[in-house]
Amino acid sequence: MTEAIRTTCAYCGVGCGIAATPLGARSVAIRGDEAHPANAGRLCSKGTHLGETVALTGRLLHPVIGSKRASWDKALDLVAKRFRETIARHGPDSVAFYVSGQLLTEDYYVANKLMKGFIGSGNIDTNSRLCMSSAVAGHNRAFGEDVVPARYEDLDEADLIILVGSNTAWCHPIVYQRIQAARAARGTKLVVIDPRRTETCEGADLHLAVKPGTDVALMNGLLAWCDRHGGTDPTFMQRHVDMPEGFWEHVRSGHDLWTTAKTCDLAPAVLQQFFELFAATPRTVTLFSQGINQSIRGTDQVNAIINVHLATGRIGKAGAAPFSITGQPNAMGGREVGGLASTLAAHMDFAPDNVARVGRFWAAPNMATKPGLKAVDLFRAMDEGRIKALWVMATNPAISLPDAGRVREAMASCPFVVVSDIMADTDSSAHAHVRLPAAGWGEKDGTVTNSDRTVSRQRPFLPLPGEARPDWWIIKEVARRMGWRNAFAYDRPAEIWREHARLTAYQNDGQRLLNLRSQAAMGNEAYDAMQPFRWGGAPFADGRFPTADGKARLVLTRQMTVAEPLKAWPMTLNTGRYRDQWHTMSRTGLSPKLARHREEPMVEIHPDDAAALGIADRDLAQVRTAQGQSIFRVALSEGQRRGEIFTPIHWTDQNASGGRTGLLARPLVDPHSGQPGFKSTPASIERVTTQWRGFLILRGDEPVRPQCLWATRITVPGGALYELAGNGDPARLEGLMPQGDRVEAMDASRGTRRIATISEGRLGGVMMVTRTGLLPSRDWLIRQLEAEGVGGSVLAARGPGSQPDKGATICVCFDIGLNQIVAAIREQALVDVPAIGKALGAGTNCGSCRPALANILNQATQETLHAAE
Ligand SMILES: Nc1nc2c(c(=O)[nH]1)N[C@H]1C(S)=C(S)[C@@H](COP(=O)(O)OP(=O)(O)OC[C@H]3O[C@@H](n4cnc5c(=O)[nH]c(N)nc54)[C@H](O)[C@@H]3O)O[C@H]1N2
Ligand SMILES: Nc1nc2c(c(=O)[nH]1)N[C@H]1C(S)=C(S)[C@@H](COP(=O)(O)OP(=O)(O)OC[C@H]3O[C@@H](n4cnc5c(=O)[nH]c(N)nc54)[C@H](O)[C@@H]3O)O[C@H]1N2
Ligand code: SF4
Ligand SMILES: [Mo]
Repeated sequence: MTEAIRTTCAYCGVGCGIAATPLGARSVAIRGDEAHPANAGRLCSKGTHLGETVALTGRLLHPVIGSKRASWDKALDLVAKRFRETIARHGPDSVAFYVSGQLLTEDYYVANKLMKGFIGSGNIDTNSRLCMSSAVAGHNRAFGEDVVPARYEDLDEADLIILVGSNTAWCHPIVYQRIQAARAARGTKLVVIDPRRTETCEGADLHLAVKPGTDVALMNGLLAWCDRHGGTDPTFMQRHVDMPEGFWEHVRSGHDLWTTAKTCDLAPAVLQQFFELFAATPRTVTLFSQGINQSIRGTDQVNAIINVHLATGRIGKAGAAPFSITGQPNAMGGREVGGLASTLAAHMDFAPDNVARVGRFWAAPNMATKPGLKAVDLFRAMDEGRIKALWVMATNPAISLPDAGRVREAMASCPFVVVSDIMADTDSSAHAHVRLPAAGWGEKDGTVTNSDRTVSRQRPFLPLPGEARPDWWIIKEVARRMGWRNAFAYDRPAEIWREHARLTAYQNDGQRLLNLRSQAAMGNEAYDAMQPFRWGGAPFADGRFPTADGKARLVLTRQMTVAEPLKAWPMTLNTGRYRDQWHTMSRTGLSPKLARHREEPMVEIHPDDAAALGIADRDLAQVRTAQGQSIFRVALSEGQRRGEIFTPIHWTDQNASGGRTGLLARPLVDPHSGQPGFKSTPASIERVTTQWRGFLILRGDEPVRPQCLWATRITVPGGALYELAGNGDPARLEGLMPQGDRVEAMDASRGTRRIATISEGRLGGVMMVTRTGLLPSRDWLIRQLEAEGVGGSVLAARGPGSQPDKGATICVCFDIGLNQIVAAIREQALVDVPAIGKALGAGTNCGSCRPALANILNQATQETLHAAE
């Protein structure tokens, strides 16, 4: 048997280790790496199903110029020539790179070096601007350097864990499982601060459904409480913390319990419970992510959290830290190389001596001397014609930036756009003049840094498909063709790693904590064998911070007024993630198992708001903002606050006609970090009616684009399922049906039409639409794609003795649906999550669905109780 190759998960910043065993061409068995410190063998639903995403479906396998296949030589020459010419004519600031926390550190290093040292502009920004930049700015303000002062072990050692603006159960599931393990082992308390009641809140000791945008008030209120009740640490502050004038006067006025409760729209008693719990628990870790970062006051929110930890001495000690958990697999590596437009390299900024130092190290001919344009400004500058050549790598700005409609226009108007991606068709590559095929996960080779500063190897276990090449190779080839042959003469990632490590250590006598000196002379074999290691150890344990005087800084943060809703925009749109999809779905979308958790993009709304607007569950509704509009499936949710709606970020032009959250979000940014406030856009919502509804199941992976009001696509075993709705005659969609023998059935009274095509006993496709009737369950029909001897009876849409509809998939590992779980709870009187596991298997593999199971159990029990009353 082939030996397992140890690598790191492709997705989130938890950075789980994976043991991958290749099974043949484009096939691999995945399990968690027991030896990896981030996960000790555990994987969530996304990591577990990575094997379903390595097929070549939809991959870009050769360079493309315009719409024509081209050789690498031609494509690279063209990119180099157009960048060179643009720089010659319009100066270095007329070009830009827009890169990603999904690049490896080595890729990132080369891109940053090319732009900031050789092209001579700061115009390289990254999707981390949308993700981490408020945390970066907050760390810099408080600590003098972008250092995350926590380790995962702190979660095992804490007595209280606070999750602020983080849907950890869905977005960092292995961290969430670690928290649950600590709760079971030592009774660690859990508090969740999130306007929505997410699955993360399931079983938490407290959930504070805070009014969005009021986290500064909440943290200042907590600090005022600690101050008043002797909960601060004056000795620690005196020795290790510097504070601005008037800091305590500010905290002490207007931050009493009652005022705070009012500002945050929380019950004073609940808030007091939280404050008391915090004040009584020195070992507290506060984790935060996008509910904090993605705000027009994100940096202040970050500092308000850090302030509390600094003033109470909850930092630099076991089980006590503010902890920014990162989104992407290499968000941290990107920060380490300096890939943000606002940083230079290796945790250095654009101070003149840093510019001189890095310039010397690189022997750079054209050092950038000032920060470049941040993502939102960058695309605005493009819209205004100031950016004339753009290279996008490993990100999809045409959907993930705010006001994405305008971003698309900007890209369409840009004279030269290059997109490096693993997929052939993305919303961004639609605007590319040149598309370059990158190596993907399982093929690429390098390092990533996770949320707690642990560096791990990503190792290849699949051959490069077609003509795909690693990103570092593509960038250095362009650099060489632009004329910098020696500075970019890399042959392998290990060389780049050593150079990056040397730069972090270069003239660094302790001013910068990021120092990879021990890595700088590493041989190629040692690089290949590299074990996960954490840089920076347990930072600030000695109370010294990387500022000039060695002290941390408290930052005076003021709660800004949260604007009241306007008449035209009575709702506030909050946006975020689903458990089983990753961003724009270019990879998770290939997995039939992951697809079933949430099959369509939904707008979640409180039942009372929906009732007032005449909207019912499962309706379609149009969400509008000043930026744009898009249609979503409605899901009523008691977990939403009144006046707030929530939509997911995952759906794109490639798989749906609606659900386009990126078009809706407003492009306002935090003044310090430039991070967009994705979590609150003024919006309105309105019911959309259609004359018919239906679905289409097609064999094969070639996507089609049904022309109707609502069409969404998911991958199913052997093909795809499209949900449809529209007006007019649905018969025009029948052209999408494949060739084969056609069978049809009609029920004129309900306007129901069922057709299927069959070739040699195999189902080619089936379409069912209705005007007033019900539609059958899709499950059985989907299974017929893999059946033989299929005949006309397929139109009955159920086989002999076929199972009732299992409902929305909850446990993707064992393919168990909501209806099955509810039935088992009722029939077998199941009382806890392990009992459900015993009865059905659900929740016993990756564990990602355990919070959902707890929630279903709760509801089912309550309903039974009500029924008994
Ligand atoms: N399944 C899955 N996991 C992922 C990803 C994915 O696409 N899918 N992406 C990864 C990436 S890049 C990132 S950045 C992370 C993001 O991980 P998270 O930050 O956990 O995810 P989000 O869903 O964006 O938002 C988190 C929560 O912030 C809340 N929130 C909104 N406004 C406020 C507010 O004013 N105050 C407070 N306290 N909370 C608020 C939202 O209601 C939401 O539940 O996830 C990573 N992990
Ligand atoms: N409204 C709203 N918008 C948001 C957010 C939100 O919460 N709300 N969150 C924001 C956040 S935190 C993030 S991180 C962004 C994420 O948004 P994006 O970065 O735009 O999303 P991805 O789908 O991850 O894009 C990665 C692209 O890189 C490709 N790719 C994968 N691996 C490789 C590789 O090795 N090399 C190359 N060259 N390409 C590769 C993939 O196919 C995909 O097209 O979205 C942001 N946008
Ligand atoms: S928590 Fe899940 S998605 Fe994140 S790294 Fe681990 S397995 Fe991958
Ligand atoms: Mo992110």
